[in-house]
Order: sequence, then structure tokens, then C-alpha cells
Amino acid sequence: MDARLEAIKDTVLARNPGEAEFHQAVVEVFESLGPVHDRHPEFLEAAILERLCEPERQIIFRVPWTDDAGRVQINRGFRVEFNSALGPYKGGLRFHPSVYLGIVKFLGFEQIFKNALTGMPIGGGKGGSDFDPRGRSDAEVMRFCQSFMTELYRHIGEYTDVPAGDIGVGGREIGYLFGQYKRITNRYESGVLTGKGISWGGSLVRPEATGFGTVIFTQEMLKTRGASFDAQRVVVSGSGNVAINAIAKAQSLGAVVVACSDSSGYVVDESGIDVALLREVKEVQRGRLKDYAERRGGVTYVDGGSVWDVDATVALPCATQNELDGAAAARLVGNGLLAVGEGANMPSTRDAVAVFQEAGVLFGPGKAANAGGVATSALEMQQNASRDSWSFEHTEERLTEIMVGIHDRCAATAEEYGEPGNYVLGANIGGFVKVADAMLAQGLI
Ligand code: NDP
Ligand code: 2IT
Repeated sequence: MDARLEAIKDTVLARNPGEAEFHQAVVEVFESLGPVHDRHPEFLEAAILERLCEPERQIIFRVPWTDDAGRVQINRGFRVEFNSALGPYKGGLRFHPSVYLGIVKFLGFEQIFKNALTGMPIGGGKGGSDFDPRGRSDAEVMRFCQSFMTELYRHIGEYTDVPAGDIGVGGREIGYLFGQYKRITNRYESGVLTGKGISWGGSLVRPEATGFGTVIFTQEMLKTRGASFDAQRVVVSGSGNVAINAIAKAQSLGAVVVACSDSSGYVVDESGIDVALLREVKEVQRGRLKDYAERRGGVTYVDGGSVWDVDATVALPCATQNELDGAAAARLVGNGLLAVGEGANMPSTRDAVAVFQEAGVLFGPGKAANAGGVATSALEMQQNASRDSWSFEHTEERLTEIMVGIHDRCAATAEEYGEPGNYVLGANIGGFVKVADAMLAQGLI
């Protein structure tokens, strides 16, 4: 790392102790930014990096609620409003027991650059709670969401901060959150949340957008080697919103997705995952992948283990951070891997990224490859602002244009900085310069 940046990085790490994931995200970005500061010493003079690493605002609050047995439960809620240089804070809410400030900050930090890369007018933020929705009734989830919003409502707004979904937060949760916001504020402020239901202000394609976008980005990377998804053997991790829609899109382009996973195990389905059945088991019944395996029949279900043991030509990690380590990356490379498109945020460890890059595997980092979700959220905001709703075809066309644009911008930036094919460098520099320019223009705030 550039020595000037190293000193700033050390200060950032020291003043945010114990936030391992945030440290990882910061270090990865800083490693790309040396050459930018050679060209733009004004960024150093204006302390752009120091300011970027310090969220504009961090909110931590108590979320009390009662479970179905009448017992009082207490969770912790977070919203980190990281950077508003390009637009209102924008980013999802994650409900998962592992959530703590370090996770929310890594996600919010990544979101700044991701949102800049989309070319849409959105700043970066993220939030969530250590609430675990798994095994909770609809009534419990509703009471939790209502309590969460009873604090959050005062911090958000169409022009201020616009949350959406992430792990554990989908259409059901956004519905309860929106209902409570509307009730407290007495405003039908559609643009305050994205990922809404289609009949009450949501956008077509938003549910599919992250997974679809990841595959579109990966397809663009494959094209640079004269390849496509057709006949690729694909492994996807996770079986949630992003994973299911990545599987659907990859298979629609002629790939065979032979495996996917959840936190309990993975399934190998050599004839290709049955997306309709997977949707029914996961989205309608809120079941487990094991249930899919039982209903599908003739497939292998592995309890525990690593889905990355399954050989593939394309890997799409779509579950969670640090789920693919150096050893898994080496196994995948040994098995003939061509490309990785990150549907999740930071799913590959730093070791894994190094293994992929040294082996010449096409590697699309999450902040570029999974930007289709937030980009379509921005399209939802556009539709809300103009009180309009677009067709599926039109919205998907916009998503495709945006993903191809992100790919091309990352590729062109990597080339401009002398490292053609390095999408990590391209994404970090491309996103950073846009935000840094805006921060410079807006003065010391
Ligand atoms: P979902 O809650 O719909 O699905 C998450 C999936 O990942 C589930 O299969 C879950 O398994 C698995 N998973 C979650 N945590 C772990 C863990 N600690 N270990 C192993 N498996 C785990 O979330 P999404 O699909 O929305 O999100 C997946 C990833 O994509 C996240 O990294 C998210 O930040 C990222 N992302 C999401 C976007 C969106 O629009 N939703 C946009 C951009 C990125 P189980 O059910 O067993 O917990
Ligand atoms: O990580 C992400 O980009 C998301 N969870 C989606 C954020 C959004 O505002 O749609």
C-alpha cells in the first residue's frame, strides 16, 4: 500500500477497534487508491479519505418488542449514514444475529462506491439489527418491524435516507416497515423505502435485480474472453433473494447451475436447479434447502461442508461476507474455474481474491457485480417521484444498460491505470473518484 495511505489507514483502524469487516473493506479499497493520489494530490490536501472513512452519522438504538409468548425481547438497531455527496443515503437493512456495528459499517462503506458506480444520484448507507427472523411468526416479525421503525422514522425520508432490504429483509419486512412509517408520519411517502410491493409503489424487476445484475455483469466479463454463460457449469452459494435470481438468470442464458447452499448445507443437482421448486420452498414456504432436496428427489444433499467443493467454470457467491476463503478459491481454480461474480457483499476473503487474480480468473467484486439491486432501487425512486410505473421489459432494459455501463467503466478505469482486467482496481478507483470530486466541490463538511 502507498505509504501516504498506509498512515491514514492505520489511524482509521485504530479509531475503530474490533470492527474486523470494516477494516477489511477499508484496506481493500485503500490498496487500489495509491495511483489516484499521485494524479490528484488535492484529494490528500482535502482529507478526502479521512472524511470518507468517518460516517456522517451513526445511529444505534434499542428495539423492544414482545414475542408470541408475551415475553419481552430486546434487540439493537443500527443505521449508519455514511456519505451523502452524491444523493440521499441509500442502502439496505440486514436482520441477522451476526449484525453489529462493524458489519453495518463495512456494508455502508462498500455501498458508497457501489452506488457511485451505478451513475445514479444516491449516497451510501446501511442499517439493520441483530434480530433473527428465522423461526419467528409473521406477527412477531411485524411487531419487531414496527418497533424498529418507531425509532428509525425520524432519521429517514425520501430526500434524506432511503433504506431497502438485505439479508433477512425482503418484501414482507419492507411492507411492515413502510406501514409503520406511514402511520407515524401521516405521509404516503413512497420514496422513503425501496423494495415495496408492486401494487403499492414498488418497481417490477427490483426483486430479481441483484441476482440478474450479477449474471449480466459476469456475462460481460466472460465476453472479454470470447465466452458466455452458455453451457457453463455454475455453482451459486446461498438460496435467498440474490442466489435464486442469479440461478434463474444464469440458466436462462444456457448455463447449468449444479449447486447452491444455505447455512446448513448444500445441494448438488446435476441436471440444473429447478428454480420454480426452489422459489416455492424458499419464498412461499420459507423452508430450507434440505426440503428442496427431499421434494426434488434424485439430488445429493450435503449437510454442512462447503459448496465450493463442487467443481464449476463459473462461481457466484451470493450468501454472505467471507464465505469463500483462500483454500476454497484454490480448489475452485484447480477444478477449472473461469470467472467469479460476487452477488453477495465481500463474500471472498482477501486471500481468495489474491488466488483468483494470480490465476487469471475473471473476478467481479461485489461493489460492481451486485450493484443491480441498488440501481433498480434508484429506478424505483424515479418511478415514485414521477408517480409512474414502468413495464418489466423497460425496467429490465434499464438494469441491463446500467450493468453493462458499470462493467465498461470498471474495465476502462483498470486499463487507464495500467492494470487491464483488474475489476477490483477499476471498481474502487471508478467509485472513489466520483465521490471524491463531489466532496471537493461541496467544501469541508
Ligand atoms: P437472503 O436473506 O434472501 O438470503 C441469504 C442467503 O445467504 C440464505 O440462503 C442464507 O442461508 C445465506 N446466509 C446468510 N448468512 C449466512 C451465513 N452467516 N453463513 C452461511 N450462509 C448464510 O439475503 P439476500 O439474498 O438478499 O443477500 C445475500 C447477499 O447479497 C448478502 O451479502 C447481501 O448483502 C447481498 N446483497 C443483497 C442485495 C439485495 O438486493 N437483497 C443487493 C446487493 C447485495 P440461511 O437461510 O441458512 O441463513
Ligand atoms: O447491498 C445492497 O446493495 C443492497 N442490499 C441493496 C440496497 C438498496 O438500497 O436497494
